[in-house]
Amino acid sequence: MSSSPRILAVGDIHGCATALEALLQAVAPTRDELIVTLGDYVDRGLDSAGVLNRLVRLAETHRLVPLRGNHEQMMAAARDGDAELQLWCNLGGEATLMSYCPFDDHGTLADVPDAHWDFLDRRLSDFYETDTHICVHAGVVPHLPLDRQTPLVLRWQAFDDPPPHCSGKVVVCGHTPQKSGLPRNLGHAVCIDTLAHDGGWLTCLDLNSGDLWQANERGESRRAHLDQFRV
Ligand SMILES: [Mn+2]
Repeated sequence: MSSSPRILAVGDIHGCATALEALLQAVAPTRDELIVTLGDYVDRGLDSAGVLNRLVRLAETHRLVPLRGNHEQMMAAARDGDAELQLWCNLGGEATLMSYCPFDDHGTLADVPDAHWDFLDRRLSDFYETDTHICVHAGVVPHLPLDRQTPLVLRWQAFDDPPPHCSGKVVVCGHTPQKSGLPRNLGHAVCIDTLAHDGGWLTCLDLNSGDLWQANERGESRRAHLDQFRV
């Protein structure tokens, strides 16, 4: 067993506050371990407000590197105008606004607390890199170094069994839901969006050991290893 602190990547949460809590219980990160959440905290699932609350709190107690997903991008942009608000609502934002209103009301942007806007505006990164791994929300252009990637690719590109990245590092991403509920592991690239909000699982991967945990909205959790999913 490695003695270095774990680096823990977490896939798309999409409002699944129960699954997130169960996952944190199962993984039990210590204060010196790094948690890299891959983005898409909000939309679609039932409790986006609860997820952002938990992440804001987690950033106070742990080393958290939260990446920006396309859904955080759309939520932040929803303040820019009616068209942006409508686009976000159509792609899952409606559920997010409702999560701020316990009394069955539709909710408005004004219901979102400043701490959550602050988290979206100031805390999110586009990627995280180690000596061996690249973490992004959606994908990378294979032949371009990380600092030359565009936001569109980093946040929106579908995981369609991409070729290896030119750095030789393993790319770890979310964004493209795996309907099987299992990670898709090509060896040089791994997608850990395992559809938590739609009856699947929320996945956490320890980058260095390949240990993997999953939790769901029923509060269940289970454990596996990345090698089991190699295609
Ligand atoms: Mn997503």
